[in-house]
Amino acid sequence: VKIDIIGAPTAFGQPKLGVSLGPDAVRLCGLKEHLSQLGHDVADKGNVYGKYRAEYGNHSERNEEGLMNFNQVKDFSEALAASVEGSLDNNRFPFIVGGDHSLSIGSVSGVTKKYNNLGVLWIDAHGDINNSDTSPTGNIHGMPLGVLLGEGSRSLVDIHHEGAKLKHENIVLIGVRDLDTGEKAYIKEHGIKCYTMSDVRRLGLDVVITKALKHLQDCDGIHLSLDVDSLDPLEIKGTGTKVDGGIFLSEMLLGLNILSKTELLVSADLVEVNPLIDNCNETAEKAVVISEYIFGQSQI
Ligand code: DIR
Ligand code: MN
Ligand code: MN
Ligand code: MN
Repeated sequence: VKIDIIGAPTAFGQPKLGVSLGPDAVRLCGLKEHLSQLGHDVADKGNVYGKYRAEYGNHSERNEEGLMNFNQVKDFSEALAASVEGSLDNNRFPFIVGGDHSLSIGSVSGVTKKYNNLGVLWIDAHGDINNSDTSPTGNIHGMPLGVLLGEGSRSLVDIHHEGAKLKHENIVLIGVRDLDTGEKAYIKEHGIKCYTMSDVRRLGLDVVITKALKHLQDCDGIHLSLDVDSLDPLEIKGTGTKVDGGIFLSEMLLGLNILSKTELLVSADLVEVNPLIDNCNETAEKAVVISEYIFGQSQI
């Protein structure tokens, strides 16, 4: 695979300092070198920046709908979408390393410019399917799927190209264990495919991913969006919104091994690595192992 690493050092979607350092923390653990060793042609395009400093959000500034850093998220998303689309134009696989999960508004909007029936695997402790009406926090990292489905403010929905980017039936949530009330209602109302953490425990992540791929088999491409808070806090400390009872690294690798075999995977995000709240840099180290498995590493 020809891989473009794209650093997306945004922190605008949530209030904690440090998640903008995620891309460099992962680079320092040898991301490019490890993927190259697997035989891939890997380029690092560096970090994407919009016109605002991405290091900190100003969390006293809410727009009229209560959203934090609205202009900053919109501006960053436009810049990231352009970079992602550019990689696809060059027949390269955009691998976006974050940064908080609001970055997926930009990454997916770049991918859907080329793939108009895109499927998304969203591996996360959270649903990230809030909008301005349902969000309890105003943090846009809890809303990317909502935005991509066309909910809420037009000016976020219309980023990069007009209108909703995803269809409800083309989304699969995996590892979910902390949904807000409005998110639960939205998922039920639209019949969104959702494998909760209980489902993962019962079936195993490998079986869940196999079922998810079956569900998305008629899509023209699949985007993986992997929030490291999907993993268990016993193993992953460096992320801003930890929830107990998550996926263990060993089962994540088993699941990704299944995923890496599909021809449909066209792009991926790895998000919410925050080295400032980590134990040394172990979350970034594990993020590199996860990345290797996304791109075909196996235990033998
Ligand atoms: C919560 C937290 N549902 C929110 N979301 C997080 O603010 O909307 N997503 N942490 O990763
Ligand atoms: Mn190694
Ligand atoms: Mn998330
Ligand atoms: Mn999350």
